Amino acid sequence: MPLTIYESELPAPYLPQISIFDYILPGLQGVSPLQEFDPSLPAFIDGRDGTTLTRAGLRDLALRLAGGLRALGIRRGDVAGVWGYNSLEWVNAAYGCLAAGVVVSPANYAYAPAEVAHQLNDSGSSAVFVDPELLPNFEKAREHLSRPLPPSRVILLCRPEHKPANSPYKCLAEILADPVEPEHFDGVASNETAWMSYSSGTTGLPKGVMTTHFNFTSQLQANNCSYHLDCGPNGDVVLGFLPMSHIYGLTISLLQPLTFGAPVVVLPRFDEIPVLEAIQKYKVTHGLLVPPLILRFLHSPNTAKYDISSMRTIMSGGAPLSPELAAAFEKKFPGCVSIQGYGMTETTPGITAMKRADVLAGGRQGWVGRLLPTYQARLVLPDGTDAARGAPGELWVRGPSVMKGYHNNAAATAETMALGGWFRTGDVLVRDEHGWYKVVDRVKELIKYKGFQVAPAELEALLLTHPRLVDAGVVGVYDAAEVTEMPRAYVVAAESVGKGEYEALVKDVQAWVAARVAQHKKLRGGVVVVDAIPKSPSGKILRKDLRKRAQAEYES
Ligand code: 4UV
Repeated sequence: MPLTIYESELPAPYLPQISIFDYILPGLQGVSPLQEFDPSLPAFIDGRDGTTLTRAGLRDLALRLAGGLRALGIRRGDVAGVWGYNSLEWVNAAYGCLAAGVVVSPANYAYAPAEVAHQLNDSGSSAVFVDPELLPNFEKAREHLSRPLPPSRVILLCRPEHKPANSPYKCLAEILADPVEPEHFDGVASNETAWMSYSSGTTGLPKGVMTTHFNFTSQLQANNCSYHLDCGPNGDVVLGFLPMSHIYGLTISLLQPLTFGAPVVVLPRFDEIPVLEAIQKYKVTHGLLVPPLILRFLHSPNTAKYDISSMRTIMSGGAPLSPELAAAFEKKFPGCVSIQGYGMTETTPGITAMKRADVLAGGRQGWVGRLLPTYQARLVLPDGTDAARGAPGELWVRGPSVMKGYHNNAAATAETMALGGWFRTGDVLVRDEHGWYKVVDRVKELIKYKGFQVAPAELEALLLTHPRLVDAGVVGVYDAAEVTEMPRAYVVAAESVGKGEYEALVKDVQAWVAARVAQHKKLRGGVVVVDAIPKSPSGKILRKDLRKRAQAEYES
């Protein structure tokens, strides 16, 4: 059977084989294909106090941090964990590592100690940057480390004046040293890993995603050429509160705006009033959001108290945005257009995107736009053949932004890569005759809570260590009021549960899990005690059946 391969309608961009640092902040003219920007332009602004890092300032700090890392014996190819809220120090740590060729492995600030310890162990991190706010949890995480981390390899993400008294650790400014030449990754070396975020992919536990320099430069070039963010150096300002530890915040707020010459206002997290204040004060034009936050902006009485008329474009990604929500948002905030991007950690991330111009020309809301340049796509049926034109199928993609593989996990890499270099997304999409795509289902195990990943296998493994449980199955249920999925657990108790005990056990399991995981993984969708988890003869959880049952029960 011939394959049905869809190509992007947009022209293929030039793909440079250079390091991500040379691409974004080149020292020499002509190294990067990007437009040259004035080095005194602001690159990142601290949204709380206005401290500004210019492009030249960022380059200098990054090279001095690279010098400091070398002085500590941290070298090209080593891995450094980064655990903290967005801040100028977080930005400096990331660019410093990229300049030194040190692989960044960022962890979500909400992680529990065991979760961050797992990532530090699995990634083989030999240094870690930590936000002082997270130090109590970090000290607990240190107890679970398989390799000791000397205090000199723990660097605090704060300014010297905010360093906790008597801390055994230095803060970032204290390890800055003489600037060094950045590592130049060209040719084959641009296939070296630059970044390692964690993602569960289509199945199992979170795995280290090896994103290379070439993956990044290809993605950023593709986004530049598609120009879907419609952002430039003349007055545009990007809002940066989405965690830079997640691929969405990483690509679209840590890296991409510098390629457009637009500054990013950095905020540690989403807090409604500081976000609104920052939009007003810095005349933010571009907001990066997820659907539950779009809903929040729509209904919040606080939006009327601030002048947020500078907003021109909001991007939604990470989870489906319904046409109704998009339309209601645009009606409430005239002049502000909502566009959608779709992609995943393993694809760095963008696969498809809508353009502002598409929306202004009456483009369809609820769809995720067209294939970005550099990608090829197939829509594949369960039997491995391609779906008829217009019919849904699992999206398989091929392109230079698809990750190198999962760290230390050849089996998981092989499972997700099909013959011919096709990467299976685990999402079911349709494509119309104009080349627009829509996400209609998900065949992988993943649950998304407000855009964040929740791996059912991780919660199931945890539940099996609960003293009163012998089996568990976790699936996502969709909550229409909060426009997000939520994890719901079906559990089997070791001993029969009397009527009077049922509620107490459910509450206990919910609280027990909540005490051990990041807040986005809590069992918000509920816990149900059952006699058995539905399984196939080979012992695999019948997730489709469980998901259907869970949704019906959740809604009733
Ligand atoms: O790996 P991950 O956590 O990655 C993301 C990526 C988000 C974005 C955001 C803006 C973009 O422009 C972009 O390109 C990517 O969340 O989770 C990947 C899974 O999340 C679901 C889908 O199941 C992916 O496999 N997902 C991501 N974006 C969308 C989505 C969307 N727009 N609509 C529906 N599902």
